[in-house]
Amino acid sequence: MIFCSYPEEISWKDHEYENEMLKIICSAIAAYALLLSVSHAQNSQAQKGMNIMQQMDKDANGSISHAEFIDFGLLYFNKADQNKDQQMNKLEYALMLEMLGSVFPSEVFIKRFNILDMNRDSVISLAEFSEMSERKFRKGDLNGDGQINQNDVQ
Ligand SMILES: [Ca+2]
Ligand SMILES: [Ca+2]
Ligand SMILES: [Ca+2]
Repeated sequence: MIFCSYPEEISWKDHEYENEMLKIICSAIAAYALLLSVSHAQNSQAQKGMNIMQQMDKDANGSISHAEFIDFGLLYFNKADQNKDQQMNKLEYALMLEMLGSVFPSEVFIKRFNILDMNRDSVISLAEFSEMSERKFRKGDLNGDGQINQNDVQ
């Protein structure tokens, strides 16, 4: 599974940045495959991934399109953006992670926030968030066909 492992040359920072979402997506793909063949999830991590996968896959065709992936991110951005200023402060970002079932130790949380907050103004703008979503999609869509699915797991 190329997509689910890291090349040696990847830096620790990149590794840490992508780690949690990749883990979720990888376990989601694995769980989804399992769901289709065996029809039950093995553990809570897989279950969590599968829930997210099913939420993303709006048309339930077993494949996450670019639009489905981006919409999913925006949905959670908007849910977390309590005061509707199109930005996420630390509290709102923490809320988003919590909704996604991802809770981190505070030093990891701050690091992740700072990576997303590229211009260092202490909020994650919609533009900063969208750029990250695009990068994550490109990274997940290994074969570049505009869909994240089994074909991207080898
Ligand atoms: Ca789909
Ligand atoms: Ca910012
Ligand atoms: Ca693909």
